[in-house]
Amino acid sequence: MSAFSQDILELLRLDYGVSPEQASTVQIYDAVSRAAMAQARRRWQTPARGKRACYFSAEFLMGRMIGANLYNMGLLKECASFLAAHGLDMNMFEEIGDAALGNGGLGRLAACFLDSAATCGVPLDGYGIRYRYGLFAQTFEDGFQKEAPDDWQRFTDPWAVRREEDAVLIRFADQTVRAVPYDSPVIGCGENALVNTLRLWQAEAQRPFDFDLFNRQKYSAAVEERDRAEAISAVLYPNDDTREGKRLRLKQQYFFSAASLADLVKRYKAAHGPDLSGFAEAYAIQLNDTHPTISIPELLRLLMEEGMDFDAAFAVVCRTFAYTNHTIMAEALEKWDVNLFKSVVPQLYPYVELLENALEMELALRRVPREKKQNYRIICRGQIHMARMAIFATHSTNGVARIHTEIIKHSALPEWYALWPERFNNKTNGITQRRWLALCNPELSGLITQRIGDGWITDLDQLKRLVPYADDPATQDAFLAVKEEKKRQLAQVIRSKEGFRLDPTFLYDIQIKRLHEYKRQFMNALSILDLYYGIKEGRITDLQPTAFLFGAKAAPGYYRAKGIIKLINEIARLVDGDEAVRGLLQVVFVQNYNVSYAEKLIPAAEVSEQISTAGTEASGTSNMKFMLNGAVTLGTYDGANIEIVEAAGEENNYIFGARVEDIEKLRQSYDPKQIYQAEPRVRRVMDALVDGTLSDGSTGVFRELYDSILEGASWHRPDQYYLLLDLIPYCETRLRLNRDVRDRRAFAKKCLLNIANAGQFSSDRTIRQYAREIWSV
Ligand code: GLS
Repeated sequence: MSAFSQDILELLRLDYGVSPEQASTVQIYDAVSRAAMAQARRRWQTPARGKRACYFSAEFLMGRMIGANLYNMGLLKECASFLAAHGLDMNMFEEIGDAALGNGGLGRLAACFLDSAATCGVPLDGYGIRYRYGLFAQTFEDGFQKEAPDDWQRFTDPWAVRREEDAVLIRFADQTVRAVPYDSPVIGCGENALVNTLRLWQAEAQRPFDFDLFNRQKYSAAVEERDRAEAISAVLYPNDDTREGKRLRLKQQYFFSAASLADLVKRYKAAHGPDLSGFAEAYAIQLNDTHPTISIPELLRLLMEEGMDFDAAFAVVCRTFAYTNHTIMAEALEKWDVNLFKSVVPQLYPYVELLENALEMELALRRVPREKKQNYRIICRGQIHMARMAIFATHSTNGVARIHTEIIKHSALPEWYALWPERFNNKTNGITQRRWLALCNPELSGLITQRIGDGWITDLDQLKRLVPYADDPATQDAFLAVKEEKKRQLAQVIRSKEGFRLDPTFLYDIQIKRLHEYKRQFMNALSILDLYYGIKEGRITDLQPTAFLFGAKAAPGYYRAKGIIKLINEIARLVDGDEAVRGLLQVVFVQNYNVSYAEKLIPAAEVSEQISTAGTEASGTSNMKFMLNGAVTLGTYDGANIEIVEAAGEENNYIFGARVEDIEKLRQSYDPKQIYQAEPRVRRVMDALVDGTLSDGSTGVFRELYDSILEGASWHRPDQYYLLLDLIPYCETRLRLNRDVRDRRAFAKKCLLNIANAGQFSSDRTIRQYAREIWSV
């Protein structure tokens, strides 16, 4: 028996007093993980030499860690045979919940980057928050979203080690708390692999309780300090692409930024002595969006309190930090109220003012006219503009897809680009092929490896060698057989999780991502209604039966997003209850969409829905995952979709709708009512919201959705995301796709060409670009 298997047995016996046959799933999970940890720890020490990069991020959406870690360590097969020997199998770990310490693409990107950096030999450590509760668990009641706390730690946390010795104190105006780090090894795959570190900070009280109060039987007062401290890392804010200007949120940001910087300064001094002037040569820090931007005044403070003057300290700050922008949605650009800021971290405000003064001097030097200065001010009208601070006090600002970077430069932040063009650069996002192909789709991985070898696992460009096979009927058939198998597997999952019978012979058309108006799940819903009426009215006669699948969480306070979930669930009910369409359409909205669910949905997809309004989705990353698993993209000219179809061929994908330029021209004159009146199909599906066809349980939310399109609201124009503009082109493109899939082999060819051209969307490529072009590591 191998050492690994022996370790598992021993851990089960010593810690739980059970044999594998007697053990619960959580016990087996814990023992297997810790046995693997024991091996990882041998390779896991931070080398004292060489520059390191640090990824500061409020979110790390790791998903389930056991599969990926065992895979990268080469222990997956051994684990499977160990389990098999005891009548168990790897599927048992499906019960283990995800570590959902992130909202969506931004947090998942951080997780993919960690995997890629460790695999590519890039020394990159993640720094973030160990939230007690991750993103809420979602269920549907009568079609409405219900939220419940995500208690992920109930499955134990065997992949993390508490490092008491590295705890630091973090000071706020009204409390001082301990930040205690929990470290997880980030285990790379293959020959160049490193074991890097993900360090997540947990907030704790300096004293667990007040003994005097306790003795006086004032129990709740005795633990008040503890509760207030723990509140800081208690829960992840559930907003994606929007920001909440709340006090606790600012505390979270300062908490992990200050703890991480204290940690780095301590390490730096241990290695290089007290003079911090070489800090930027030892550490490169990437700010994942503006959430950790408060690190800028904090590092300035640390350096100046050590005796550096402003100019020297500012130079170190600029050379240390780089900033990634992940969205240009106005409501997402973080601004902090000056008074709030001062009441939380008063010690930092003078440093914000120093930054503002330095900016003022730069603007004067560069002769920026007075009336233009407003667009630059970090402190402006009682607010601190974090994106401005991040651009001013770093050496690099990057967008996450080509179009997004162009929009930043030329329309979102043109005044900044005009002054510092050399700072702006693009780093198109990527995804790790280890999780998003090798692990989640062993069937397709096997087929690919059988054709071109397994080099793609650490070098995704090798997929190019599949191009000749796209025309090969045997490969096409093999691909179709794999797809069918993945659809069958997904149907089983959905049967057990949702109690819904999905027909595996249907075409699987999938939209999974956070629920947001700009992502236009609503337009997808309207298009399904158009199909529904098209079939009922005899306009559509030859539809290839299609299942429309959705997965999405709505921020709990986002009323319309929740209305859209209810709407889609009502459409599902309508379709399911109608004999005339049941054999042609299915609609299912899965509950609690998360990383693990994505790993089931994506391999089964034939159509990838990427339909955001042009210019709104910075990049998207599920688009890349679908492509890699052989789905065609039905999408707009937005985010990374553009680069995807450029790589895989527009003829192998389905692009429709207005482009950024079209929308810009149209903006002033756009009138959705005109479309509504002129186009009966549009009128038909819109009216279904308010004519009694669909019921919102008398909440009025469908009327609100209807009005948001046709009337607008005090804060926005009617149909601000141009659903009606793109609706008919979308429906027609969908029908064209639907006709095309009938020729199975021709469709398989398109899918294979998408796979073959997915190489550039590996996060291995992205991370190498960051390492070379931004971090110099
Ligand atoms: C996001 C963008 O909305 C996505 O388009 C992008 O792919 C992702 C990672 O760069 O970042 N920004 C955000 O606030 N949440 C996201 O998912």
